Amino acid sequence: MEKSKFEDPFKEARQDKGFGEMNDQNDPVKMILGHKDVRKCAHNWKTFQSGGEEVGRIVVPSEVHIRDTRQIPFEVDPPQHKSYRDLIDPWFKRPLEADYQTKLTEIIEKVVEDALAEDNVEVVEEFALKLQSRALTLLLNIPFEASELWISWGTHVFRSEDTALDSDKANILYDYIDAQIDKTIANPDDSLYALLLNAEIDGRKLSKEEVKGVVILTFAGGRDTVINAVTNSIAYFAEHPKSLERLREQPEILNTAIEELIRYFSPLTQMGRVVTEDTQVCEHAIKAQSRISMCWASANRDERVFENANEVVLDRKVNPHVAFGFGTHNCLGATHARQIMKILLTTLSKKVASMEIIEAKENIEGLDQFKRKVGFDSLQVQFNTL
Ligand code: EMZ
Repeated sequence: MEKSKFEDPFKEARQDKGFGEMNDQNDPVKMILGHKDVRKCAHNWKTFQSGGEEVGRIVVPSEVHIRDTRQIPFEVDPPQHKSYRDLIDPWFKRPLEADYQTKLTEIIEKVVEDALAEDNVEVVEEFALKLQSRALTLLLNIPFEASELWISWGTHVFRSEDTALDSDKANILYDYIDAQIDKTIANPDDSLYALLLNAEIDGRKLSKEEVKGVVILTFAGGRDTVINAVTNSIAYFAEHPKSLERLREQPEILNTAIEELIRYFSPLTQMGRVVTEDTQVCEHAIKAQSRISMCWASANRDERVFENANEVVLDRKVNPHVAFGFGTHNCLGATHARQIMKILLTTLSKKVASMEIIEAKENIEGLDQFKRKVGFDSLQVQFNTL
């Protein structure tokens, strides 16, 4: 019963000082660890900026060397942020529509049925990556076949097996998106590309670069995060068959269970900000132009907020987790991600009797003094039919 355990590496630092420090490509980051401080910093967009000059600097590890395109609305601050967000929010709420959910159910049921038909499956590549890529065709509203190419790119669009950040790999995605934008200009359709190309904000059309910025975020932001959430859930239910049974018997706890799994896994460890003025966090001086990060993963294990923070409590009543961020920049893809989890868990509870982990290789994030398990590099699982 160990593979689905995700330890909290931040506890000591959170309790001692409230922050941690990590060097990232010689651009150090002060990691804010407590739940209250994380929310305070996320709220204070004037002092802790997303949209600074150096594109990619708020991501940890920093992406300044692998991209020039600003991700939108992720790397834009208020008040401009609102114009973009208002424009695309309704599109990213489409997963609430019945038709969308029917199509998503077809996609997820097929992945689960294929897994049941095999002796065993490598869940990261053969299950989660396929599921995520195929679901993304719905979010973009483009033909299902497009997912084949994305699946061939592997789990992370900016990283490869041996390099933390891989600019050659990133360029494949950028070139692809450029080509799709040009294709949509030539042949308008009902895709997210078309919506963005036709849209106006503040009385003007979006530039191609802005369209690209939204699409890159759509590809990158929900890729390894969703893959981890899906894979980790499989590991969890494989090792907790009673919990799977409970979902079958008590489907009314489904939404609560999803929030709890997302809190516990915290698929995105942290997100950075650039400090605009000399300030203080946790009684610690922070210099203008330096970086902080809000460590969602640590905040989500804060013992002052969550009772039995290191346990999965499927029916946890009060759960103010920050796994989807907090404040202005809360996750644009959260509706889609929650729907994926909901349909996945429903499908597992209906079709799968049990699952058995055959082999697991953990994916440990190296964050300088902290080492955090965020998911799996591979997870071989046998699925048994109900
Ligand atoms: C950025 C980020 C967004 C970044 C919600 O997070 O996700 C990361 O996986 C990407 O590398 O570019 O999109």
